[in-house]
Amino acid sequence: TGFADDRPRKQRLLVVANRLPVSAVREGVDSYHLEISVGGLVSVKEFDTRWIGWAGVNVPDEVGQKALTKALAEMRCIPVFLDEEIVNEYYNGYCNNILWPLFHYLGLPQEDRLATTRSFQTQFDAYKKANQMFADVVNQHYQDGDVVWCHDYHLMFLPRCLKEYNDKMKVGWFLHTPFPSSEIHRTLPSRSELLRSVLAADLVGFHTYDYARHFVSACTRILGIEGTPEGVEDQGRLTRVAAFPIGIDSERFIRALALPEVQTHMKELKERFAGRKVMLGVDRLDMIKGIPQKILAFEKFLEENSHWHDKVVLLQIAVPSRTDCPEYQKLTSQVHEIVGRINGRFGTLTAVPIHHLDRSLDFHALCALYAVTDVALVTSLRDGMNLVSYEFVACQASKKGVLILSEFAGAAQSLGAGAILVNPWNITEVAASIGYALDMPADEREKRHQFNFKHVTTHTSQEWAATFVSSSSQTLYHFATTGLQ
Ligand code: ADQ
Repeated sequence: TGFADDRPRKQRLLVVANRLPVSAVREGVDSYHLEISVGGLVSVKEFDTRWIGWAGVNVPDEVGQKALTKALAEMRCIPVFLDEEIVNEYYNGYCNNILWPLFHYLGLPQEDRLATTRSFQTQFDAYKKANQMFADVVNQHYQDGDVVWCHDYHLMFLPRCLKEYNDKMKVGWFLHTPFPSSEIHRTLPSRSELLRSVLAADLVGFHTYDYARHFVSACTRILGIEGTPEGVEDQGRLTRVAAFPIGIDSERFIRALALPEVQTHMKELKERFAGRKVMLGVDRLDMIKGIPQKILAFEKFLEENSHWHDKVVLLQIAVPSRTDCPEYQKLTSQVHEIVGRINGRFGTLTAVPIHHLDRSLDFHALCALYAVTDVALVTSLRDGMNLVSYEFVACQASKKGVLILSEFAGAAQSLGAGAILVNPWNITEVAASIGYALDMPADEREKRHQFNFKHVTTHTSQEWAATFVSSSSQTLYHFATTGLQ
């Protein structure tokens, strides 16, 4: 009779990220509307998961905080309350104005960005304070045996805060951006303190082997700590460092393509662009995505290939992000200006070569767009992985379109054999690749697609999470290899 009780309990997992996978909008004094973010809740069946993070809303009063905590609890989410000043100095300041550009090789603030940076130290203090607030919430909810999985550059100080609370906590930290060369990391005023804090974790993970190697060499050159085959060892304490390339829930995309709503979208798009090849770019509007470079390469292609003029269209979907930041506003105007110029040069009364949208698309529209595309263009100047390239491949089972992919996206290491790899700074090379992709014979497209499709459908987000968590705890079974899904 005791069978159900004797079954091993699921491993409890606390996932900690700056943002919760749901956003809250206040509707009344004690009521909230909750929205699940796109691709947000990567839940893994093997684990009993709780999410800890900021809900993206300022809730200064206790009544509101209690109400939001209760509403989120139903979704297994636990809020960390950050006030406006902390959000400004920690999130907008240290995370987005300092660490994000630095990790993508754009350097520390200079000129315009320096003018808006009050002081590194003030922002770093706010960063540490915010990380401590996350640690307090984790500590309140932690139970013996839990695995704590910290995410991204927002929470580099968290592993140390957690271990100060409880040295036995199993702590993993994963970085979603690149980790840059140690020569770049060295320029950061708080370089050593951040590295040491991350090293408090038991396991440190990156998308690619190169990022892991950069991290280990930063520890060696900046802290004087030697790397070992497993990671980094300091005074007898080992921090394991390894690559855990993320994936997507490919089944979700494949299933969506069969839905009548998606099929209708696809039909409309095919009719709208009949007789023209469709090229696609889908990015958050961010300097790291190389959107101006991509559009300039398309212009060069049109300049050199007049026979393609009315036979190809580029659809660029750019979701606005960090819209209150002057640099991002400048980028938006720059992109609009280039698009306007090219459409003026090459458009006709009835058709334009570029359709540029400043907004995000819903999941079904996005799937339809991926499925009808002939050539996808991912030209990130740097990108931790880039999931758009994976999503495109997942939706191309019938069309077998071509992926042009930046060699500076982490995805180049996994989809490199199937994609056409380019240096996004080399406009001439990208323009030539567009021509090559548009003319590619069916058998070559098929071969390239099969390679990438196999990768995308076997290296999924579920497998990624299960592998990372089981390595963090080490006492777990190896789900990925024994197939206990
Ligand atoms: P991002 O920089 O946001 O992620 P990416 O990996 O491409 O970049 O993921 C973007 C997600 O947003 C995709 O799921 C995509 O479908 C969606 N999206 C983008 N543009 C959209 C649009 N116009 N409409 C609707 N949806 C859109 C960070 C790192 C990446 C890393 C991921 C995951 O910068 O390098 O791959 O985290 O670790």
